Amino acid sequence: MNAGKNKTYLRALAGEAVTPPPVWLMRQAGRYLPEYRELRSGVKNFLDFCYTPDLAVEVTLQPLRRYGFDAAILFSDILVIPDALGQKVAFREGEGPVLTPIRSADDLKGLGMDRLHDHLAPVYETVSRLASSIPETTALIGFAGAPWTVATYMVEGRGSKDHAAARTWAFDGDGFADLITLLTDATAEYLIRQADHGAEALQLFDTWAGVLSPSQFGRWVIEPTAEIVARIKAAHPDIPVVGFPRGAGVMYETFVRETGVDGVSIDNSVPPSWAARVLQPMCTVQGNLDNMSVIAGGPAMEAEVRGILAALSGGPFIFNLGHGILPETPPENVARLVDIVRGA
Ligand code: 1CP
Repeated sequence: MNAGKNKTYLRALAGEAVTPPPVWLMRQAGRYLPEYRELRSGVKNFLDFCYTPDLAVEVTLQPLRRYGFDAAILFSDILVIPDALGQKVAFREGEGPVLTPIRSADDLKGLGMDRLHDHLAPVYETVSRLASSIPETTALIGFAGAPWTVATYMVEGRGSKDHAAARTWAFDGDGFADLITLLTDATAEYLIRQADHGAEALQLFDTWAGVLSPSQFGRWVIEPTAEIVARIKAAHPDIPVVGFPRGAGVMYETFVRETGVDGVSIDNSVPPSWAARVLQPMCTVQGNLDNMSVIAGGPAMEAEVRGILAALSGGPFIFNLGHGILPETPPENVARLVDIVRGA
């Protein structure tokens, strides 16, 4: 892996304690950056924005130019998978995603993988172009939503707080396991293609993993993730995979042990000292600054950053947030954050 030698993010994922640790931020491209808002204002439909390689490449590069992050993440969204499977997906201004809900085995009949790769070809093109245009010390991360989290949007038909329809169907419903199997197949294929096109690491975002009971967490988070990791490794044995089962609590340990991930991204409810003791001996830990502290900035943010660095820098570690950066974040606070991580 000579390509990985000068990429601190890949060295950390290979198990090395790198000093200073690599840093990137979830959702590092996006609305907190004026240059993103400017490009985004020219395109009505958010999915069209994701499916236009010129634009997706440019907005992926924007945060690298400002902050020199150690990793770039493909600009796309987790909801391109339902869209590619044939579900109607729209993003409404100020409202977020709106999908025609899938609530029964019958509703599943309209979905299928036959057009998956044709539909996602522009994303693969974006990955290829990024692989040849990012700085040589920057790693390229591909990603997808994990099946459970993508299913919550497909079943609810929108973002939701309690995910009642998905959680209920998951307990008693005919067809829910088929939906997860379809998503597991599509997600594994999608990520393998991203690796084929030059992604150097893959992250699975399971934003809503934390709403499940332990038995359901095993079935809908751990099992599909383990299956996806196994399939990726069969096709690309050396590519590292990072899981982000947000809100998993004490289940983070089981998640790491049973899925085969190379890295785990932890949310800001996890004590860094616990992660250092329990998770770091098993895999690389990524996280976990509270995204609100970056809105606040100043000494409070600095104290949080230093606490996380002190706890986790002794083992394989990637500095990140506990969840995506928020649109209200002052860009100068991000610059300060990166300086602190790098020792300024
Ligand atoms: O109008 C706009 O500009 C849309 C805002 C936006 C952006 C910038 C959305 C809509 N998606 C994205 C990009 C995006 N989404 C990335 C890009 C790469 C990066 O810079 O990191 C990534 C990795 C995602 C992943 C994503 N989308 C997640 C998982 C991670 C997380 O933050 O929890 C989820 C849950 C989504 C769904 C989604 N997409 C967009 C919105 C507003 C939402 C959330 C809907 C809700 O409230 O539930």
